[in-house]
Amino acid sequence: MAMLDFERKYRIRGGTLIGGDHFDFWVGPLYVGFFGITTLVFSLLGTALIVYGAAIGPTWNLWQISIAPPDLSYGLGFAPLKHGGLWQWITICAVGAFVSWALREVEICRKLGIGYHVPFAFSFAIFAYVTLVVIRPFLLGAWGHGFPYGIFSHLDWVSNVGYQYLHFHYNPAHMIAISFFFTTTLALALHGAVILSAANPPAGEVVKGAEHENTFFRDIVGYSVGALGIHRLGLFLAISAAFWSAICILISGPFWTRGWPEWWSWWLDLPIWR
Ligand code: UQ2
Repeated sequence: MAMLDFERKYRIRGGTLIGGDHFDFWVGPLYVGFFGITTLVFSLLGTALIVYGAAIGPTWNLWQISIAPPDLSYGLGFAPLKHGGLWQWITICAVGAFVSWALREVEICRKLGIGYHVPFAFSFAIFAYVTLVVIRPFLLGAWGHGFPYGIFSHLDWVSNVGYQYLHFHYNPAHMIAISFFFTTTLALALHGAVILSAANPPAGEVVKGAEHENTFFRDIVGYSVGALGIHRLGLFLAISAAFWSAICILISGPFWTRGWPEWWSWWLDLPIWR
């Protein structure tokens, strides 16, 4: 693969967290590092375990393949491979691969002398996944509370757990998460649209910049958050969406066991109505 001219300039030694110079090299365009190797090992092992789980399962129908967590009766112990143990090792591989990937991002940031914003943002996605398959099952006392690894089976899990709390949309943290997801799409749509509208004019027309972008938003809503500001806002909105998603499932069970509609009785019970 051709190396872009700026790439060589930024292929700098150092910045590693572990392993010193030993893994400080590139393969083609990709930085390796200690965490590149751990990412690869966890990914390959995890994928092999998923394929093995599929092979001993009842179907090769892609939609129906599923690797389930252990029965609740195994509690927080290890289960036999064919009875949820595969799910447990796949989960360990997944967390290992995701964390390795984040730490490889950190090493690259250190090399380049840029901020840790990318691994910081990715850590919220990891947190949401770990909440589902580690933290919440741990707090509930059984790995069996994790979700199954399958396309339709995980959708069924989400539906079942939702109905377990009668109407999950009454979960206040779920409401906040959804609002952040929607606002993220609004912000990205506005941003993508305004950049393309200004920077990609029809052939023969001059490219426009910040002044036009700012003026558009000042004309339409009386305010422009600015070129740097929209990226800060986008990062905040996206991170908040992942964070409140994690919170909304974390509190369901460990901190609230009844239906979510009932949670709102604090409002009806306010003394001002009496
Ligand atoms: C902006 C700006 C950008 C942008 C966008 C805005 C020049 C090129 C999209 C407009 C954003 C505003 C007004 C905030 C909207 C608030 C929410 C919560 C969606 O001003 O600066 O940079 O891309």
